[in-house]
Amino acid sequence: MSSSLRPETFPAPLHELAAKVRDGERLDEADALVCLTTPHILHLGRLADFVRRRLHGDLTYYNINRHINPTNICVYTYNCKFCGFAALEGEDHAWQMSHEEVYEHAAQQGGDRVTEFHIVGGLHPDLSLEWYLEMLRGLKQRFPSVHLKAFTAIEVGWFARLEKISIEEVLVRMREAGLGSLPGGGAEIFHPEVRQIICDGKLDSDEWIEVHRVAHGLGIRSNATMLYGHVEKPEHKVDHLLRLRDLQDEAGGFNAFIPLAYHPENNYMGLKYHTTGSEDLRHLAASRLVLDNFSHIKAYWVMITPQLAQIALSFGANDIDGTVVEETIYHMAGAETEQRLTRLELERIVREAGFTPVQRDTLYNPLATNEPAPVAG
Ligand code: V47
Repeated sequence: MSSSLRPETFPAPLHELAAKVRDGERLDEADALVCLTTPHILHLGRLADFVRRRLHGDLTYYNINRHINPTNICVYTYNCKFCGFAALEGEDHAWQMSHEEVYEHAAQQGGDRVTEFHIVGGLHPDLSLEWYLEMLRGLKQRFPSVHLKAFTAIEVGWFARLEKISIEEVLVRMREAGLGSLPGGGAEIFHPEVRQIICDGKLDSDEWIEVHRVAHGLGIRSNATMLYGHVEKPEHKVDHLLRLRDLQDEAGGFNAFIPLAYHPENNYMGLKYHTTGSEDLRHLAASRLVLDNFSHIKAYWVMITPQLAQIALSFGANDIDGTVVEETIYHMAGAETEQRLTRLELERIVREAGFTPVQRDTLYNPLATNEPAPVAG
């Protein structure tokens, strides 16, 4: 174990935490609370960077992906108060793509060779599981080499209810139709005190966890998220992170964790504040330190800006998501970031932050890229 980290160089309240990090010891609940509350953000970042470098050196992963949102019509439109994306049928901003429109959307060129479609949407009251299976089959037929990362646990749970079949059955049918893995959305904050306020009536945390447990049991990998920066308290986030860590110990199928910063526009929450840069960096660093069994911590540039994502690479993050091309969920909630970055732009961002970019597939296998990466200047 490297001893280049010297706890005595940290502020006194972080000595014990620093010693545990140096020794590779698992952090407990009290340590996690320290991570989520300490005012010493830069020191927390140093600790997270130590772990990140121990695991990945200076490698930073990205992929070439497209987001596809087949519909934003959602039965939980008024339940999920934080969501600026969902709409009820008939509302002006509601949409539902046909299969052909999904395929056209998928074919949109961002200039790079896409390796992943990230597909999520609202819970449409009338679209059957078969409609979605047909969509997966159609995508696979047209784009056989592209990985389909599709459907949050909320959608999987919804299909199980709608069709009166088990979660396992839904996932098995999806995999037969071409599903590759599950994205991490819908987790929000697991604690019922928060869920009652921000998404009352939506799939509860036990069910979110169950969907991912079943997926992992079937060999389907997935991501996990946490939505912060609204009404939650640090204790709720400790609970959230520890539940994810427990599930990863048990089932082991998570690829990456993505802390998601709450965006306040166009929703019913009645909160007007954006998260600050330090808050965003804290959540990335805290998750790197607490989630010791997650290999990858993702700084989602769409959410925190490419500029902050560069800094995040020194606060524990080792992944910056992908090229995206067209993002809806965050932009309908007020995000003003670009909707697309090219591969070369992503590589430049990573290099200029002092890290080495690695193009990956969805499952984190490195991919060989042909073109040379751009350099500064
Ligand atoms: O579950 C919705 C969040 C999530 C807002 O798995 C909001 O690789 C902030 O999960 N402010 C969907 N957040 C996005 C998501 C995701 C993103 C990137 C990569 C991956 C992955 C997953 O977005 C939702 C919800 O937690 N969200 N509305 C809002 N107003």
